[in-house]
Amino acid sequence: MKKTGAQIIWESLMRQGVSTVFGYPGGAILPAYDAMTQFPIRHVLVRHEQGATHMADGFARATGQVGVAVATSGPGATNMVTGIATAMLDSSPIVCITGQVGSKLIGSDAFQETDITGVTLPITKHNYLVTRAEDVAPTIREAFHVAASGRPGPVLIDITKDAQQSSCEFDWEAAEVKLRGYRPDHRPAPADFQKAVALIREAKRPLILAGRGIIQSGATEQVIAFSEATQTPIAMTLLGLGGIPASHPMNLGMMGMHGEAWVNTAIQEADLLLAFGMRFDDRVTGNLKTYAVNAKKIHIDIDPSEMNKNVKADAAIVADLRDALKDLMDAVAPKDHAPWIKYIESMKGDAAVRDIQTLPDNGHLYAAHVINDIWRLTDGKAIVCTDVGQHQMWEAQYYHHEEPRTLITSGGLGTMGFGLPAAIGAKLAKPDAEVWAIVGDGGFQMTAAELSTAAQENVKVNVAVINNGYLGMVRQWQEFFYERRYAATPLRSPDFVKLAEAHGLVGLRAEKRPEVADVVARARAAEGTVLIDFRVEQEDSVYPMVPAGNDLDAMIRRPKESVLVETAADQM
Ligand SMILES: Cc1cc2nc3c(=O)[nH]c(=O)nc-3n(C[C@H](O)[C@H](O)[C@H](O)COP(=O)(O)OP(=O)(O)OC[C@H]3O[C@@H](n4cnc5c(N)ncnc54)[C@H](O)[C@@H]3O)c2cc1C
Ligand SMILES: Cc1ncc(C[n+]2csc(CCOP(=O)(O)OP(=O)(O)O)c2C)c(N)n1
Ligand SMILES: [Mg+2]
Repeated sequence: MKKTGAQIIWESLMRQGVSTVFGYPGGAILPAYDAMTQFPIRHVLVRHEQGATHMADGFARATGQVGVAVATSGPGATNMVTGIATAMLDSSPIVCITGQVGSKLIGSDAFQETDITGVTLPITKHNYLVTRAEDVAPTIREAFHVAASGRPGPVLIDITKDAQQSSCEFDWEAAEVKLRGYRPDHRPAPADFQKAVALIREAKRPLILAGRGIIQSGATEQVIAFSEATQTPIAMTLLGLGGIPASHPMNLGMMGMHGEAWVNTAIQEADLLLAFGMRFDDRVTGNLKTYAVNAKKIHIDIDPSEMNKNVKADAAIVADLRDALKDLMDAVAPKDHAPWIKYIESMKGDAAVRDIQTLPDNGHLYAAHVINDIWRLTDGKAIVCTDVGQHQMWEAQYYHHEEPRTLITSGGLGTMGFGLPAAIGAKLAKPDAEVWAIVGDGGFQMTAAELSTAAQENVKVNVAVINNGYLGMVRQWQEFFYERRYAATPLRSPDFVKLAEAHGLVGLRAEKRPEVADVVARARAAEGTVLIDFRVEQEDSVYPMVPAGNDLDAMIRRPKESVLVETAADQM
């Protein structure tokens, strides 16, 4: 049957199982929007195309399915750039569909013409320019395959207006994916596999570095089984959090710049690192020259380009993590590393770690308290989407995630403005989940207009604005490394409660510790989106901290006179 290219877009999306798209219309994508009304697809009208990409990304991270964003040509498409780069750096599968000027006008500086495939070439896993209706279905099918397979990532499809308007036969079967030269599935090389088995057998101080690949491969069970059988403790990356339950006895906590001191020390003293689906980001390694110099490294990653990129691997296993671990489990014998585990435990100190609930209330409200309270009051079961900055790090330290896909955060690009739209996307993907956006006063204002989307679309998320009156993380760097010259970091904000109310939403405020539980309970009980303005201590800093490029175990620790404890080990 003949269909227009515009109809084929929606027909193809439906066949890919898409139920929700996030977008914003305009001239070059208007034929597609006109055809959309014929299909039972939910369209979420965003307030800025960056919001659409973050929503698609939040949708993808919450489920593992491909998220879809739609925009017009020119400014619509360029507004997507930050969201696409965010998805690229964190390997998130999204498909962005943009309208393009008519094919005969390409290259003429036509109205709202931008070479968006050129612009996004380095920040997409792949992109396409489609100029004929016949190519729409095969391209969409291929784009979904590329976005979701192997190491996932964003794919952009730019479709000219005439390709949307002209008609052709629609044949889904004939549009099957035929991709020569794209082989996302890998099997480990036997030599590296045998090397890994030998290294595991010899190790006395092994440590698993657990990354986001665990979540993407669905390997939680396999990693736990491996860790328990070989008595290997686990250190987490920021993006790996939730991949292993925080409460699992082998889970030591987060590594890296704002990771736990004992985790970073353990990494430096290990004799074997098993990197499972993590990419040795510089926030994780610190100075590469002094990074875990006594440790052999086994690196398991689905992307061959990650091997030996930052850290040289003694055994490089290019494979899906879950598959590789199944094989590895069959080949390794049970081990006992009690002295090593006991040594790491001793570094933590005797008291409960980060038990800030028992600290006396000195009348000040700390972000760490707020976040720990949200964790306690939501039983640690919420999906939390964060923005970028201090609050993001405190979330990682004080909200303990038990399940994969419950922390959604921009790690690689560190995109301020990500939190609120990602939360809206996550809630639409998981309507039964409790979803919180924990955002800074700075980042929130970058995409705060999406409150209007939440209101119009009746999406319930709880927005906790950690309002410290500063671009806090930058202020912290100025405090530590620029002699407290606070250039352009003090931040004046609108009245956030009134801002929520202006959107027809509920706005609440807490300025003292005892108020936190009440506002959190009220937000949870309310039907629509609720914003809470948490007025927290202005000049608090995130500890510990490895200054950028420093040795991993050379950390700035929380001053002893501070009212908060950084970790119990501080008191030793
Ligand atoms: C302000 C700020 C501070 C930060 N501080 C820290 C910090 O203290 N500690 C920290 O850890 N991070 C920190 N980060 C985040 C950091 O920048 C990186 O984003 C993060 O460390 C990356 O984690 P990852 O390697 O696990 O995930 P990714 O970057 O997502 O990499 C995942 C890896 O898994 C692989 N993979 C995917 N699927 C599979 C599969 N099926 N099988 C096998 N492999 C697979 C991918 O190819 C990729 O190499 C910070 C970020 C910000 C913005
Ligand atoms: C789009 C963007 N611009 C600039 C930065 C640099 N940056 C990183 S953290 C930060 C401050 C964030 O302030 P806020 O949102 O108030 O969060 P806080 O650190 O105070 O918790 C800035 C400016 C960034 N990550 N993203
Ligand atoms: Mg702030």
